[in-house]
Amino acid sequence: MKRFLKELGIEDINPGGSYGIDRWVGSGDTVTSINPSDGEPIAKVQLVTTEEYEKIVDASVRAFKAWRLEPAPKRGEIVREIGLKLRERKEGLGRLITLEMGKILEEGKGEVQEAIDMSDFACGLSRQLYGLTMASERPNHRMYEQWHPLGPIGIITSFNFPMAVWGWNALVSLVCGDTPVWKPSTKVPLCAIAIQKACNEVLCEHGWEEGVSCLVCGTGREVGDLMTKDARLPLISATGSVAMGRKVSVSVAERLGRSILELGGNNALIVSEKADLDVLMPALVFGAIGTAGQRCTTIRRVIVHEEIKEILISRLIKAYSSLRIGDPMDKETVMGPLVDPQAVANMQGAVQTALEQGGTLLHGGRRISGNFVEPAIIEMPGNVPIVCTETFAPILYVIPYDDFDEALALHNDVPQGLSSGIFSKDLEEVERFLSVEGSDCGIANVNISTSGAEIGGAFGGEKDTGGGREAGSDAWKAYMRRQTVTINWGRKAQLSQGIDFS
Ligand code: UN1
Repeated sequence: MKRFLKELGIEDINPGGSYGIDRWVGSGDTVTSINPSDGEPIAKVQLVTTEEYEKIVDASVRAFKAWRLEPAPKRGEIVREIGLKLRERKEGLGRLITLEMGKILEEGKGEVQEAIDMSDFACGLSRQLYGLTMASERPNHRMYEQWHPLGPIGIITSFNFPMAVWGWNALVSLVCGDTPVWKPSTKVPLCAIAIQKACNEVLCEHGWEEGVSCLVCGTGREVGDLMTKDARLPLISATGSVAMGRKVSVSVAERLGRSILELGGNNALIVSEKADLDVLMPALVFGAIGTAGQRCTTIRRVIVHEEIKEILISRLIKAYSSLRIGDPMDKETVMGPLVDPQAVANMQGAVQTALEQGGTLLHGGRRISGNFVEPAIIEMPGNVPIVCTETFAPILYVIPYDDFDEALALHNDVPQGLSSGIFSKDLEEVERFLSVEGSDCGIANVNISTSGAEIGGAFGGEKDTGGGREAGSDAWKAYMRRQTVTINWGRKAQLSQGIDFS
C-alpha cells in the first residue's frame, strides 16, 4: 500500500458505508478498485447491504433534525474547515484521483481545487441564502419569501469527477442545512472514502458525530435504486449517462420527489473563418483530449467553416501527433488511459461506426495497449447517428459548414444540450450564437473551450442533459424549500384579489 494512500486513511480492505467518524459499515459484496493505467488492484471496498443503507439513511434523517437548526453561517464555518482539510491533503487527493481514475496529475489536483473552491463559495453563501421581499396588494401587509433546509438528500456521482461533483452538491447542501447521502461510482470508491474521512474528522471536531455527511458505496442497481425510491430523500442529484438519468428521473418523479440531473453532453465548438487560430488551438486540444475525452464537457464536435477547414485539420493533426500519452502520474504526460476496458471497447466501436456512417479517419483511433488509446479525429458529413451519441472517449468529429445558419443548425441538432462554444472575432456571429436562436445549451462560451467551467456559474444543461443546475450562481435554491410568507400586521381582515366577504 502506497504511503500517500495510508495518509488519506485508505486500507487494503475498506468498508464502503459511513455515517460518522467511527461509524463505518460494509458487509455486502466486495469491489476491487483498479488502477486504469496498469490494471493492477489498488484496494478493496465492501459495499453496503440494504440493512446498512437503511441504518445510514436513518442516521441522516436524525442528524437533519439538528443540523437544520444550526445557523447557516455556523454550518458555513464547518464547510470552510472541510475546505482547509482538502487544501492540506490536496497533493494526496489529487494523486488518488489520478491513481484510481486515470486523469493526469495536473487535472487530478485541479479537481481537488474545484472542490476547495466550492467550499469557499459555499461558506460565503452560508451568509446569504437570500429571499426576496414583494410588495403586498393589501395595506398593512408584508410579503416575503424565505428558504428552509430541504432534508437528507441523495447525491449520485459518476467516475470521471470523483471529488469535484461531490463538492458542487454536498458542500452547497451542507450550508443549506441538508444532510447529504453520497453514492459514488463503484469505479472510484477510494476517492469517496478519502473525502468522507476528511468530512468525518471536521464534523467530529465540531461535535457532529453522526449522520451529517454520509457515504453509501453500492451499485446503481442496488443502492442507487434504493435511493431514488426513498421518500426520506426529497432530492436526488444525479450525474451520469442519459440512460441512468432517465431511470432516476422516472423513479424519483413517481414518488413526487425532486431531482437535479446532470447527464451527457455532446458539446460543439463553432469555428468561424474569423477565428483566431492561435487562441483556438490550445483550447481545442485541451477540450478534446483533456481527461482523455471523459468529461461531460469534452469538445466532441468542431463545426468549422470550409474556408479554414484544411488549415485547422493540419494544425490539429500536428498537435495530436506530438501528444505525450502514458503514465498519468508523469509530469510530461498530457493524456492518461481510459477508465476501463469497456471504455476502450466503446471507443473502438464508435470509431468503427463513424467510418461506416460516412466518416473519414484523419488521425488516431487505435488502441495502444491496456486502456491507453490514440485520440481520434474523424471528419463527418453532418450529424449522422453516431455524432448524435455521446461516446465517453477522445473522439473529435470535424464537421464543415458554409454559412452561419447551417453552423447553428448543426450545433443545436443533437439530443444533448450541455456546453457549447464559438471561436470568432465577428461581433455579429458571437451575439447570434448567444441570442435566443443561438446555442441551446446550458453553457455558452466565446473564444474558450466547452470544458473547464468555473464553479461560480451554475453548471448543467438542457434537453437530454437533464435540465439540472449545480455549483455556483443560485443553484443552491434547488437544495432548499422556498416558503412564501404573508403577514397581516394591521387591525383589519382583508382578502386578496379585492374579494369582499363581509
Ligand atoms: C463533468 O464532466 O461531469 O467544466 C464535470 C468542466 C469541469 C467539470 C466537468 N469543471 O469541465
